Amino acid sequence: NIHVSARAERREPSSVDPAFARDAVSGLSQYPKTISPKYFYDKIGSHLFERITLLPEYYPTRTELRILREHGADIADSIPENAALVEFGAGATTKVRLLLETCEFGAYVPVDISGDFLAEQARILRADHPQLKVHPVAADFTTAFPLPHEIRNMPKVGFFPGSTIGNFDPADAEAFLRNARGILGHGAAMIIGVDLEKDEDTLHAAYNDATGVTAKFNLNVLERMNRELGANFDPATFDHRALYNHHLHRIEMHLISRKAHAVRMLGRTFSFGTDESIHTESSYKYSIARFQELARRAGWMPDKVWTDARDMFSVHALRA
Ligand code: AVI
Repeated sequence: NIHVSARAERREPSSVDPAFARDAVSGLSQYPKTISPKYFYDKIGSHLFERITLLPEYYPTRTELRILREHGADIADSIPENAALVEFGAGATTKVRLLLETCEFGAYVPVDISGDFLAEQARILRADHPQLKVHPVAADFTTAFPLPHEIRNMPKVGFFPGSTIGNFDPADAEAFLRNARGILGHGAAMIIGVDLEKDEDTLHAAYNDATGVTAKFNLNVLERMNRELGANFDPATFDHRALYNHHLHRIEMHLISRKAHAVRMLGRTFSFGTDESIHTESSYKYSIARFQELARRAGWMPDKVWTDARDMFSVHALRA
């Protein structure tokens, strides 16, 4: 009986990531309920995020790419020659390729928790830049990981595009920058993309796209708990909600339970009230001055900053 075996399988998923299990149980046991946005990015979620970056309403990715393209020469001027470029969280190779067009790097060090993804990215990049030395590091970039010894004598440039820093709460953002400063060391630079505060309509549209890709991306975390943790969420019972919290300068993404009900996961029961939320993501928006203050508190000196003509997005150069 297919139906029964599918249910049996759901109760006992073959391989459970213990960190995901622990975080999901503790996040859903809290009030308000939360899940870390890092769990959006399984294979399906990463694919949905790629689709988000192409949406007409989602301005950050294309605006940052335009800034990197237009100011490539100026960016090259603000970083040391033949430096090792250390990218925190290796996404698609599009952005680093833009830097490679205008800057000479002694080596490229993509750092990502997913070893498979890194190997693939290194392979693609080596094919187009055979002279570039690529030293992938499989590590959680929010921790103090060692850099490869091959780059020990090169000046270091950190690269953290995409406003991923916006998904950290301010204390975590500061801790990340301080840790990066420690890893990259004396004389280092950092190139970092930061989304800017702007009118609420533009922000609202970017996280509530007309075709519902962002809603799918948000709801995928429930399906991921079903697939990997044997939960029995019915995604149709939840609504995607994204709103701008002016006071905290952040977009908040929530999944809202339309009715009172209970969900089973890992031998526990989680109760939801009508309209109860799971807070799944915050995406902080900064003014240039507020980001520079954060960087200063973390031990960096703000250097140049580039924006687009409409001040939608910023790319900062920091010096250690
Ligand atoms: C990856 N990160 C910077 C995105 C953001 O805009 O905060 C994730 C995202 N969430 C909804 N849409 C995109």
